[in-house]
Amino acid sequence: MSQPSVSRMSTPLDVAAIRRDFPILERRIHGRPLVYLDSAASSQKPLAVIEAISNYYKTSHANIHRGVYVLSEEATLAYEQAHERVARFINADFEEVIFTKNTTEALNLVAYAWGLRELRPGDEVVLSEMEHHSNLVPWQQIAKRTGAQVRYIRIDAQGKLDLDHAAQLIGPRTRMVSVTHVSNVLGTVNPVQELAKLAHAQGALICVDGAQSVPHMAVDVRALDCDFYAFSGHKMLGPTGIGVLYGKRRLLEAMEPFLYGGDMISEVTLEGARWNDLPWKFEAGTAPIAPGIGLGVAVEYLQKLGMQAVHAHEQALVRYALEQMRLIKDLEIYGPEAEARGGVVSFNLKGIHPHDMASILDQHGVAIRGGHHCAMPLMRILGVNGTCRASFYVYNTVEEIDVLIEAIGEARRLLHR
Ligand code: C6P
Repeated sequence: MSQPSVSRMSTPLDVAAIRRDFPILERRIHGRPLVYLDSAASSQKPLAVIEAISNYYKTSHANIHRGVYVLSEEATLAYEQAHERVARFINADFEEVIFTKNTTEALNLVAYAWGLRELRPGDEVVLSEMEHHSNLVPWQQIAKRTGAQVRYIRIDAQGKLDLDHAAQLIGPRTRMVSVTHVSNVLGTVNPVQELAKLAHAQGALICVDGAQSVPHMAVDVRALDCDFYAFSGHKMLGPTGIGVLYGKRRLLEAMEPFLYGGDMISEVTLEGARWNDLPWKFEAGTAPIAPGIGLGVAVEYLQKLGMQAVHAHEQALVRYALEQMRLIKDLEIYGPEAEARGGVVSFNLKGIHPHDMASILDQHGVAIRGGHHCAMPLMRILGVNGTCRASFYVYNTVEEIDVLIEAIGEARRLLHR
């Protein structure tokens, strides 16, 4: 069978050069070269990020916003510059970018600080059937406590949102539409801008889970006109322990804090407290300084590659992967055509549990995720307990997809006898 090679696959990225920046890719697993296809769970880190964190601890660590000595001032500056860089990356203002622990915490911040105060019995929160638990469970809990109802936009047979259903659901009772930009299971890219229009036309807000979009495509929160937008550093070449919540300034100003304590106040008396300016009002306690600095460097790395190029590269990989996977007998593939998705492919080999498949692939050095991907309601809709999922990023090659395809073929022979 003739297969396109990397050189025949048109990609704007110099993947060989990129791979040299990621020391972990030199590892061998069970005697084979590591083929890391689980970046949707967490991406690998380039040396620039690893060294920035290490250098920070070696030369400039101190607590921020507290000391008037050189080390504290250096640490404060570096942490604030990271905010500035992240804000520019998504076309937001500095005051609108809050560092959190991860996407999950960012979404909980919106649910608690906005939802708990604003929602009333009879109000509706509109989610979709493809949400990650992080954008589902907090709203379910806040709805229980406020008497609000949660409604779900259906997905169609291709794994896309049913926009007619969305238009029906989003009505005068809707106060919040909270949806994922890109599904971590199906890869579907949702029309966030259209959903924002539908929400705003009814006087509702829109919150977007950007965990699987910001790492992989250019995101402009103003152009999308979303009110809140959440994402995680560890999925975009940055360290764990750092996430981001963007919020429109006027909304953040009107909201009460989520967590209380040090750094988020401007004045405290025995009777009460007043809040710090944005974004610090929402960053209580000692900040994730090193992870924040690491995220700033990760963003710089992505900016150098160019987000259009990152997206084009992943599109090329996913197109190739889908083409090849469709040739494998008994393989069910979930989600829409390549053009409508990010670099994620979920699949199941008939009769084979995803964990068994993931274990066999591991023997080939191939790291994929098998399971429910923290989207149990979606699994139920797909009629499965779980799926296998391969996900791609800037350091992946066509050759690695060939290894994946080969390994799936071998698993099929082994397990189907
Ligand atoms: N999905 C995956 O393997 P955290 O864990 O807070 O960094 O991100 C949560 C999250 C929220 N929304 C979406 C769409 C996500 O994909 C994730 C994380 C990982 O798919 C881990 S479950």
